[in-house]
Amino acid sequence: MIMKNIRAILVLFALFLCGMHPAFTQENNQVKALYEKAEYDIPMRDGVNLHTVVYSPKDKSKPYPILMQRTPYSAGPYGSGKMKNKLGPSQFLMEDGYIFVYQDVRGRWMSEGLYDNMRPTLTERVASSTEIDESTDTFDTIEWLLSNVKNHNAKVGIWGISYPGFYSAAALPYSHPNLKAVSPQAPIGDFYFDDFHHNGAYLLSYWLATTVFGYQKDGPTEEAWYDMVNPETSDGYQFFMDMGPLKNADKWYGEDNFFWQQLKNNPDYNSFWQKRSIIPHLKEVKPAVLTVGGWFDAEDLYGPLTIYKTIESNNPNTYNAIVMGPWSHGDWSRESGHQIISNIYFGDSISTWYQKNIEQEFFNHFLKESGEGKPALPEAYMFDTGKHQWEKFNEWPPKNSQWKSFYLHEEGKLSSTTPEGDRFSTFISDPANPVPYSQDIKLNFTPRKYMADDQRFAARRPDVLTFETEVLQEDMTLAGEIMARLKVATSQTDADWIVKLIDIYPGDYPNHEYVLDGVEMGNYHLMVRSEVLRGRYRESFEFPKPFVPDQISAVDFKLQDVFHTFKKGHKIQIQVQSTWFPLIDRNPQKYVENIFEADNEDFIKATHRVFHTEKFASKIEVMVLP
Ligand code: PG9
Repeated sequence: MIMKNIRAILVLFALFLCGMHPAFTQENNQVKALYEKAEYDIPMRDGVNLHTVVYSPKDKSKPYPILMQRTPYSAGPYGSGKMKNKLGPSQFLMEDGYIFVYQDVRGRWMSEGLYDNMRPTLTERVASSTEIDESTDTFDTIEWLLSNVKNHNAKVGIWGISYPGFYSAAALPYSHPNLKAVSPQAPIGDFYFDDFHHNGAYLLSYWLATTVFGYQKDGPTEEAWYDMVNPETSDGYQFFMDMGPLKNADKWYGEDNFFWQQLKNNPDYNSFWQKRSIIPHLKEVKPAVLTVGGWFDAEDLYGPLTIYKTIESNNPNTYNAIVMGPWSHGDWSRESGHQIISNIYFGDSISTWYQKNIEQEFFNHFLKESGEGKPALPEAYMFDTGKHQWEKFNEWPPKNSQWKSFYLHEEGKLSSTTPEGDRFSTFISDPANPVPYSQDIKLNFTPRKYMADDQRFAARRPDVLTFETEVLQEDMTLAGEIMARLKVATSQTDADWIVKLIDIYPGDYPNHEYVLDGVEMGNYHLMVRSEVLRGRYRESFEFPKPFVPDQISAVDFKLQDVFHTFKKGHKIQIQVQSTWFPLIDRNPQKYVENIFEADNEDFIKATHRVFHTEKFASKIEVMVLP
């Protein structure tokens, strides 16, 4: 029994870390006063029952919309005596009155069936077929709710943050006709670019999460069926250095951790990952969509931006909006008062403002009112992370943003002039001494708020190249996409390339009251955006290719969008490095077929070069608002 309690505590801690407020916490008296609870096992078209918890307003004087969430993190608490501590996306919607529905997805917790991570979406729908995916499970659930739950107004919405954000997006293919509003929030778009990998590099910082998604349960259960790995240290850097090659992780995960086996056996972007992406299925979208994300979301940033853009491109007549705020993963669902990421203070009550002025307007317009026309919202409500203010746009990226190139020059200069001469920058990349991704690396369920961390420490390492502009004489606003286009060579046959876009604050920038102890805001190196490309995938994510030693190669990759004003008096800096530990795993730098099977001796030093010549110019392309 003691082990069970320890396990439950570890699970709670893990879920809280990834922003999932487990439903087992203290009941909320307002929920008990306003809502009554019922639980159902809803049959899907293949006969599998999905456990579904329904909270209906006690006031039966008017009909209410249904607002549902499908989750792998438990629809609990289960049983008539216990209520959730929070219903729906915000207090505002709870007080407005909705029928809130929570469902354990197939194969999780109290639902029957087999679980599958990012279950592949069926490529066709055959009438009367019993083939299933997450969109058919959503369709069947909505159909059943409309027939069996009383006092609804026949309008249904779905929302969710992170994995529940994916399940919201997965409701869109062949959606139920009564599904009128969908809000994927920090949704996972594709596990090869969100969460577990970035551009082919494995996110070692997600290693603990493999526990939660790697085991099948025997049947419906209210108790966790997986044991959280307990590394007995919080020093993530040392733990993973001591672990050595990824193959040594096997001793923590058994053969029965099916997800760990899948991660190891599918290092490339093969059909296993391709068919688990929701992105190709965002066509013929009928419901209104409000996608929400955080500019500093370390878990799902590819998802919200790519889902919004894909819907926009495939469905010009669909109501499709996006909100990107100064948030890390899921911050907008909880009010912290002062919105602070690392040492950057963006303002107060930003999440509450969003909940009341954006999210509530979206759901009430499409679910409580006629739903005709558009809500009083812009298509893109975006927060400028440099000016610390919201801006409205009719589209994203803004039509008037213009591409501008910044070239990496010898001696660490960054400028819009093309390089001349025949120079390069060089550094030794040593997997035995990898560049830390932060100065505060804890061993968490998932990576935490590192994305606005001060990068001064990295700029001072010999294995990090830095390139910076002169002091800006006027504000410069980057609004949209970023492309890194490097010309590189390595003395070995494989390499990772990490590019970081940095806002260097003036040396006399004053401290604000929320700066962490010992941090000087003067000369702060704010990481505005960062991304990695595992070099073997420079030409194709599906078909890796080694480098030819000392041969110049093009390494081009996208960094996720930004909306950031570099203010007058600041400098723009680009950092280039080849290790980023333990955010991502170490590249042996000797090409091996599968890095998950690399041996100690495969990890070797390499001399890397970044070129600054007219023919082989390395540059960053950004979108600048005039
Ligand atoms: N995107 C987050 C996550 C996915 C998979 C594993 C661990 C975390 C989330 O759902 O919070």
